[in-house]
Amino acid sequence: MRNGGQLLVQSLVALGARKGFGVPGESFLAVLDALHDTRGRFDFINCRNEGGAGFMAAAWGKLTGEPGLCFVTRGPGVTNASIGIHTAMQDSAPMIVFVGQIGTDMRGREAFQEIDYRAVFGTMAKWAVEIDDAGRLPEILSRAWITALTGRPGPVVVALPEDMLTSLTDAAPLTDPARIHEPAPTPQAVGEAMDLLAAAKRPLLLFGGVNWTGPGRADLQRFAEASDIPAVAAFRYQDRFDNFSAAYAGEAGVGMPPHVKALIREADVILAVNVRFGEMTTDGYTLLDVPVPKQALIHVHGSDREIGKIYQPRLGIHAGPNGFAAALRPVQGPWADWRARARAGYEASLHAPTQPSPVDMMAVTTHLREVLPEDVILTNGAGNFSVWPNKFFPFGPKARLLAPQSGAMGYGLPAAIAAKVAHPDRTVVCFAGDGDFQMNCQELATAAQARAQPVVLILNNGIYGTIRAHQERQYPGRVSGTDMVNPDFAALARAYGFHGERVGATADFPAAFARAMASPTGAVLDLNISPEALTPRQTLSQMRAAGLAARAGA
Ligand SMILES: Cc1ncc(C[n+]2csc(CCOP(=O)(O)OP(=O)(O)O)c2C)c(N)n1
Ligand SMILES: [Mg+2]
Repeated sequence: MRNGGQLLVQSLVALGARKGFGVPGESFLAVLDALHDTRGRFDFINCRNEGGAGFMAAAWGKLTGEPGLCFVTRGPGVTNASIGIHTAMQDSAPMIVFVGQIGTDMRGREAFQEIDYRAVFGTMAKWAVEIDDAGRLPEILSRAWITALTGRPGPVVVALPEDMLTSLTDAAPLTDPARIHEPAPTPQAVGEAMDLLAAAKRPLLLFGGVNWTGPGRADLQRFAEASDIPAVAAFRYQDRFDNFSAAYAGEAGVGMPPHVKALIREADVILAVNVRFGEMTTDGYTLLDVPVPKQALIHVHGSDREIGKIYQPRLGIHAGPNGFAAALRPVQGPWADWRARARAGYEASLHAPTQPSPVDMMAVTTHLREVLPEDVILTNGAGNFSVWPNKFFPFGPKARLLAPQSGAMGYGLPAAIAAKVAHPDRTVVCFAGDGDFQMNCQELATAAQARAQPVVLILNNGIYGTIRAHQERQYPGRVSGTDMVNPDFAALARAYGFHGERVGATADFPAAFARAMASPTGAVLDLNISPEALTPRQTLSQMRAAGLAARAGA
């Protein structure tokens, strides 16, 4: 006989779980107790806020393709973790959040910390479920694991009532994960897609999503290169294609470069593989007409909930990305110039003028391109600073980007910690804004305790820059609620056991970064960024002047 907590942990180990992130609660003591016996095989990384833990689990899912595991307590815990659930959903990242729940005998009374998890997470997560009977735990856990991973991957919330966790059962734990093949396209479907492409004047490939394999990515790249079809990444999925390939043409994301907008607008056939059509990828749903785009859309996705969600495709194919990519054969057409123009647009977009700032991020990014190893993992949350890792850093085939499609501030540091937990030997660099960093800076303690310490670059401009930019455009000259008085970030980092330094000028960056990379305890570099340098190509004053001019003209 085992209790529910033991059954859960033994089953998770059998499924392949290696790490879980969370904050303890008295509601799931039986789970914590069972984790006492799995240390070294399956470790609980205890965090300082469930918001950080939720982001770590979401990032783990995006990085590894395994469900990111998060363990939190009922009302106060899981509401903190909800930002990670929302982010995993928008990112299509596999994740399971285990919530220690009130006892079944108290349900519905608004008991201490009670939360109606189905009402709260029913629309935020891919699935929300409670396990009332320890005997059914293996069944429901197996379904949660498979639900998180298949179709369009996403987060599952599993509530664990306290009395279920302590009750005894003779149910057998799971012994292995299910082996599940992604849906494969029929030869006819692939043939129709290739016929549509062959007849195209300006074909475009759009790719995205989590569940790519190495061979799947290589197949897609070979197809694009051999066919002279330019490839564009959906928002924040540019690391799923070798950016040095002649076929790679840029990212359809926030602040979309003009050449990418033009490519999507001018394409007559778009092959969208594993893409969720979000607002950022479509420039606010303007680049493709809703519901029937002018471009002939071939939408390939493994989930029946994505094809036709917004756009009626000319051809929809229910297939996973890797099987589909493997089935593609090169298509010949007169597209060399179109492809070359797309590539030239991307290469030109990688350069920005000298920045009006003591630390010039164009110079910093250029330096990082030279010194970072090819398997580097970059992370970021939300803010104008994210333009540097997202738009000015080309990702080779081994580099990774962990950045939230949800635009959640505070994701970068927890994601970097999760990446360092997953890959202790790889270089992990977190880009953070001063606002973004302070959303989860307490997780520096988690990193120090877990010995998973990344290098953090804080682009410190003293403002919530993104919102200030919107303000100057819409309410020029009326600054409200967007300036920040910040702590001494280098001292804060040292208090948490990190190497910490203020970098005052561009010329000081290379040596400071070398010290950061050499530090065995991770590092935080506080970069002196002028608020003037708010975007790579437009200053804050220019934004205000444009806002005032627009107002005068209105
Ligand atoms: C959790 C969360 N809260 C608020 C926002 C709205 N928001 C987007 S960017 C931003 C400012 C980011 O400031 P900072 O990190 O300093 O970066 P900067 O824009 O100055 O480079 C805010 C408040 C958000 N995206 N996420
Ligand atoms: Mg800022």
